[in-house]
Amino acid sequence: MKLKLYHCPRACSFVAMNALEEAGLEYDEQVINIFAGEQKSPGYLAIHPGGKVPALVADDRVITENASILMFIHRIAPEAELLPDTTDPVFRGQQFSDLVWCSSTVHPFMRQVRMPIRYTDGDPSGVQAKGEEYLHGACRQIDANLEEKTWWYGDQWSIVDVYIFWILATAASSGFPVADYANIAGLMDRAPQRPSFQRAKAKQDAAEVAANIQFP
Ligand SMILES: N[C@@H](CCC(=O)N[C@@H](CS)C(=O)NCC(=O)O)C(=O)O
Repeated sequence: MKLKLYHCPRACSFVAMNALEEAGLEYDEQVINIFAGEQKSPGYLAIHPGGKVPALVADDRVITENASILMFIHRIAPEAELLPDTTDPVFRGQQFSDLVWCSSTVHPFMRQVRMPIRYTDGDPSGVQAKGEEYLHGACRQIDANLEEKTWWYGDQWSIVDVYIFWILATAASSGFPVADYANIAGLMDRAPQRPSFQRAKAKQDAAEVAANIQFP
């Protein structure tokens, strides 16, 4: 199957790229510079009508939404164990729930903290304060789940660890005090050490330079 990932350095598409690297799949990549508005270009909207990254083209069909892309990669490369192997349908459902929680709940909380202006035409300070409250709530949940564990699922790394890393590293870059949570701080140290993370990071860094991306 021919795969092509549409992504942008520093965006949540990093998680999908890390998954492709972990799975050892061959793929083409194309940068969509969301900091220059390329996600709203007619060409990209024809691929992803929502104008967001990531999008993964598999042969001639498009998969959008990070959580779905991650489940798809897990499905076509199960031996990579992006998620722990299981025959238990309930545990599988819980794993999907964890991915969807990252994409539909924790990521938007982080966005509310980082870009409150996207949520109101008025004074963004109250929106941001609420976002911080919600994100602290999610951090308490994450930190509690990581108690006495190396990874989200215990001893076994999964793509959920990378998703949490990306969301909270992005929050930290806006001054959110992620390091106050001891178990999360440990995860933030460990996740970037994985070879697949480092390969994805190197590709993103190279793409950032090649596309001359200027961050606001
Ligand atoms: N629910 C989507 C969210 C994707 C998303 O918000 N992507 C951001 C980058 S992290 C984006 O493309 N932003 C561009 C924009 O909002 O115009 C997913 O999980 O894939």
